[in-house]
Amino acid sequence: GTGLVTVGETLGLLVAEDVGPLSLARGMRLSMGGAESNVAIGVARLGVPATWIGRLGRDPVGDLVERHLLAERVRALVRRDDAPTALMLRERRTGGSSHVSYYRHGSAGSHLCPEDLPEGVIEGAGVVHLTGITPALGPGPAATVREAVRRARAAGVPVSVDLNFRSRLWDAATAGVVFRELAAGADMLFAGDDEARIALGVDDPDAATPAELATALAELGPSEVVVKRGRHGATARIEGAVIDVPAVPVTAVDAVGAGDAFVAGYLASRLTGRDVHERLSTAAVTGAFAVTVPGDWEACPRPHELTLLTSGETVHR
Ligand code: KDG
Repeated sequence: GTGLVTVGETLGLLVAEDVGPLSLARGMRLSMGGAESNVAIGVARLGVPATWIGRLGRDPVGDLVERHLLAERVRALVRRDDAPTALMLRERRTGGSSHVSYYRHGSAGSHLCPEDLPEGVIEGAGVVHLTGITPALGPGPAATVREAVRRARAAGVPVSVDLNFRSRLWDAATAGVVFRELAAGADMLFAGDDEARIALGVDDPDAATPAELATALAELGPSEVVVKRGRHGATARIEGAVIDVPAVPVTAVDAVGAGDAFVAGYLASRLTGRDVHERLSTAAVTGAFAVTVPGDWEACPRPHELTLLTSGETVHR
């Protein structure tokens, strides 16, 4: 296989146009978000084939999601469901911080089930990418993730997992058990340092360095572990070696989506045969792009744009 295949829930996203309390918002911009489709778009922007599998409602937000995915050249294998497409509202409380409310209980995406994985698609992938959000959506989505891992492993397809802890969906103790199982099934594992501690059952933030967290996660099974540290860059443990990559400094407008863009950069470079250092430096650049624009995926770069953030020149003629 050559491309990325991912499965998860994509939601309509309403972002307040102005900074301030959402209760006073005068305008909301309608777009979409969802960790897995964000990664698929990021990969497709880099010119690597990407497929997203999921359920959408028979509603205009479902149409919007399909339309955006099509426009971004992501192959969408969608089942339409009688339940509505989920929504999330994002309040921009300050210039640099945001707050999300979900409207996703009983959504179309939460009805995802193993039968939604079409024959041969997982088996034909170059990488199968999953997140720790999907198992929190219900028993059907949890079984779907487990089945995707099982089928990928049986076919010799590398499995990538981003833990993506969402405290609105479940508590850390419940998530931790599932995160350990996901880590054990993964070849590539991405985690924030907080998520690494949840997976490892470590409470004290000072108990372990990022390199120690990455090493402990690697002991659960994955050969490539990347601890994402936001503005502090990332620490990877790949085939036994620890590698630090600095963040690319940018003015943050909307940090949501940076982790997904980072993963997209890493996986797209891996799928095109780049070495570990190049995967990590591309990831740092794609992650930085995502924070420069409101919205999760809109800012993801095309290959010729990768040097824009570091070139120092401001007018390109
Ligand atoms: O990583 C960004 C995602 O968190 C966002 O797009 C929404 O998938 C999402 C979720 O469930 O939080």
